[in-house]
Amino acid sequence: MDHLWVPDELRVAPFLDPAIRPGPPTPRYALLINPFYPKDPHASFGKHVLTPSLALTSVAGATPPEWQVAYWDENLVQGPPPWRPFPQVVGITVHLTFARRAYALAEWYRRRGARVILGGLHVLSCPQEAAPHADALAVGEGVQLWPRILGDVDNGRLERVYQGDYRQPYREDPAPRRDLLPRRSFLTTTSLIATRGCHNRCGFCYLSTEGLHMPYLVRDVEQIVAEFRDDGQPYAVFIDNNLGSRPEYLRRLCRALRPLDRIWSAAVTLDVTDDPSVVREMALAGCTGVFIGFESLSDGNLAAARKKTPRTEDYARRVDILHENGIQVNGSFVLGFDQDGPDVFPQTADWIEKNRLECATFHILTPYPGTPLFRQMEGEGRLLHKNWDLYDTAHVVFQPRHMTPEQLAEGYAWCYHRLFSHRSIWRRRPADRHAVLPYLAMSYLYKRSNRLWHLLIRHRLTALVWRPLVECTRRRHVRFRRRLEAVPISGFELRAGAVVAAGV
Ligand code: B12
Ligand code: SF4
Repeated sequence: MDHLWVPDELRVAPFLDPAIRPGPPTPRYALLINPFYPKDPHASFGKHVLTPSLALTSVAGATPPEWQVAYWDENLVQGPPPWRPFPQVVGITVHLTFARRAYALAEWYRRRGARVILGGLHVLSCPQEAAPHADALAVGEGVQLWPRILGDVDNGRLERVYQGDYRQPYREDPAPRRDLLPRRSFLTTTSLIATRGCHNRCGFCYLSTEGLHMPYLVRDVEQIVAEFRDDGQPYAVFIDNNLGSRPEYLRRLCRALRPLDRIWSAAVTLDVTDDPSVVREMALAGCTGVFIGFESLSDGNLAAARKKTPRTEDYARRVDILHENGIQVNGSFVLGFDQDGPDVFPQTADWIEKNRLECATFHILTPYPGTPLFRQMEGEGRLLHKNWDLYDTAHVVFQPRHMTPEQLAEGYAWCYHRLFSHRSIWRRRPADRHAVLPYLAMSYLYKRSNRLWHLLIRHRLTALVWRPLVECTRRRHVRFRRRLEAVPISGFELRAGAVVAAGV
């Protein structure tokens, strides 16, 4: 099967040569690194170059003018990270799945004389584990900490731990430094973030990590519009946890985005459909796709996870509201909850096909350290190990209640296999026949072309190949919006499925 093929450079991190002797560090030069993680061959490799994480570009935006800053993403498979000129400071973002790689990078640079600062989600949840690998830790929000840290390096007073605060309003934050990104390597460099937090606190989500206080805060809509415009790309991805937690803010944001005539996608919860007029505003503002955490089709599982969500029997009607507004749905499903037995796999796949979800992402339930789910699993003695490398939602790391770990692993692989099959892609084609061809083109390119993705990533051709397709989608969407504007709010008789998003 094509999608189970994985080349070495997407599986193994670049070699860090112990023989390199770079000479003295260059004063006031900082290098920011996004570490390598192995790619899951069940899913599309394209996902990893859809849009960059904002962690390091946000931090880079706060670099004092007297410092030079560079950015390196190991997942773009361009070899080992740079060391000429050798940086005085190396900032590394750490998630649990690539913590081991982050520590190896830290050691390599520290041994050669750089000061290494570790930040990111895993530093927040496991600071004691990270501390021995760094000269300093940035715990929590990093934009406010970064200038302080560099100032302290300058004055020779670097502290061991810096505590950021997510409760401070962040409307004054500088814009992320997207200019540092290799533009050819991503489908779009315009990752945007308008809000922080989520109105939910699901027990399995990193937002419920002990000690993380992240109230729902929003940025000025004008700032978002300016960032979108200034990056000059036709398509943006909102990487917010939940862009829809405050529908009135979302409505304002949409109205501000509308005149740009561009397209975008975002993660929202299904309750965004409580008020269909908000969905319509999203469509009119250029929303072509949403990423929705359905998580489970069992109300019992959702209640146990403490997710406030509509009842599952109402899911289908709500998906229709999005489709009727030409918004394609990428559903995210978590497998292995306590009420799941082996029948969860075919049931979930059938439901996705029946409701014609254009795209679906599967995750094996994963207890992130510091979350209520982790405490529960640990308390019940159900964690199989604490090898964070495998806590990537593609491996089973706990004992499921109603099946074996092997059944869960096989069921996960089966779900991807089925959803990426010709038959399933065809079954989920849009109801509007004009939309079928673009849907098929995008589906095949995204879901069944991992060999092509590898070449595009390696040769930095992602933007070149995708940009014309994205531009076509944008133009079609602008025409669609004009038609939608003419339809009365109450009547969704216009089947607007003529839109296929650029890659979610
Ligand atoms: C963009 C994104 C991606 C992109 C890019 C990933 C990458 N690493 O390059 C893609 C689509 C490829 C991706 C893939 C995956 N992702 Co992802 N992704 C995100 C997303 C939506 C946005 C990240 C972001 O830009 N955040 C905004 C920045 C500003 O916040 P931040 O990262 O916390 O950074 C701040 C601070 O932490 C701190 N900071 C961070 N680093 C540093 C470094 C220094 C030096 C300093 C000073 C400060 C600092 O300062 C920043 C500004 O305040 C988040 C959800 C979210 N909204 O955060 C999920 C998320 C990070 N992903 C997650 C997961 C699970 C995955 C996958 C494993 C899923 C899968 N099975 O496919 C894969 C594989 C990645 C992997 N193995 O880790 C989880 C991680 C959970 C965890 N506890 O680690 C998240 C939180 C989603 C979720 N709700 O569960 N992802
Ligand atoms: S709704 Fe999504 S983002 Fe919000 S807490 Fe639950 S899993 Fe996390």
